[in-house]
Amino acid sequence: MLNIYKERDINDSYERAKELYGSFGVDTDRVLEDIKKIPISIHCWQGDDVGGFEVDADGVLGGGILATGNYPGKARNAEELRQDLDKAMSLIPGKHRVNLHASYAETEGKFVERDELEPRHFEKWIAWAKEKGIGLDFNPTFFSHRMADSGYTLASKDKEVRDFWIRHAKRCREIGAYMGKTLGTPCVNNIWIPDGSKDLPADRMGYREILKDSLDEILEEKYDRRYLLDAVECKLFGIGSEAYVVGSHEFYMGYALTRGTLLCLDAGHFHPTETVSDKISSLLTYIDELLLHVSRGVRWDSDHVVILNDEVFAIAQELKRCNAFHRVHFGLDFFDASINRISAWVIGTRASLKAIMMALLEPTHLLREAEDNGDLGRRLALMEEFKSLPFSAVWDKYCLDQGVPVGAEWLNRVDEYEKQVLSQR
Ligand code: RNT
Ligand code: ZN
Repeated sequence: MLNIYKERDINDSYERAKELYGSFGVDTDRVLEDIKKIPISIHCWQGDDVGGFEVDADGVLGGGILATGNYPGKARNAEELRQDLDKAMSLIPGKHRVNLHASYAETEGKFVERDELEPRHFEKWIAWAKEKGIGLDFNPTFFSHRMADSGYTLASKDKEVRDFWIRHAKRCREIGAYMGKTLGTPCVNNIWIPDGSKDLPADRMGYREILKDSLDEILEEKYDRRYLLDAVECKLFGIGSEAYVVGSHEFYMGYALTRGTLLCLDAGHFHPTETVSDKISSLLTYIDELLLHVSRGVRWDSDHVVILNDEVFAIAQELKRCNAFHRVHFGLDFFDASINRISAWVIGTRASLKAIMMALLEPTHLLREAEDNGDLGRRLALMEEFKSLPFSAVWDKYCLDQGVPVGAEWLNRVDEYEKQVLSQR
């Protein structure tokens, strides 16, 4: 059923699409080149439900991060996780990156505390990435740990707790810089902390001042931007931090602006009617680079598998219209333990790439021309018409050229992998 894609048909459809887009002044061959230069950072944590592989780990997810479901076959160690990532990446067109958390260190069966992690604990990941010719990104892990049980880490009023996490974050920057240097592409090291309060705090400001000081201490050491890029990520609320989150949007926006870090926008971390897409142009007026956590919020959950929905498309569209693809780092951030985890990666990454490709194919100059001429009816009419241009013919051609399955054919490969590999775990 899924093997209906024939090379000749794909090429024929592409030629017709090329002509049509060409009549609107868009060069599809160029889009096929441009999209190759936009890597997506694929998050390792979808592969094992954000569990990580720490020896003697407390074992429970914390800090408001919750993966639900128990679909069989999850990766039990880093080898399996890499194998699964290899499989997922073989079904996604283009060359991408992989995003790791500190809790995915490989410590050869020995317990290593988070404030003692070193680059060598990531040697296998780095060697794997090097062999594949891809970059790595990184995150300190401020959750699922007894030192985070109070609900506070970098913003803790307990100096012992705070200092532990400061040491951890410093180690992570060192590890990230090492990854960036070794792999020849800057590693984006993203700080997200769960700190907040279930119910009304009496000292909103106190925690924020502490967090600012902790971050300043962490960032004291300067690294070459060719190796390491620091990012900070805000959140509106989490499970157990409904009333107050120390690292709010305003907090980190101010921080990034005054300290020169990247700002991370997670699509699931705002009020439901508030969109990340509308923030991009405002922030890029003042900030050089952004990190995006492409995600999908559903009610209280901020991390459903990304699909090609209005917001993902709007984000890509904004980047095209702001001519800002080179100022943004695309990262994925979702985790669903109730479906095949390889499928989750492939669905989310392919959806993000489709959004990017649709945006790249947009005849933006015609929209702007109509707008500048004050012809707003024409602008709206063109926006609507552009939605039904034959984007899928260009997408299929891209998959074909990149040697990955076209259309739903990738599901056959996931089924095979599930039978041969996942079901044996
Ligand atoms: C949590 C943040 C954060 C995490 C990852 C695992 O709400 O979105 O980015 O999802 O670090
Ligand atoms: Zn996130």
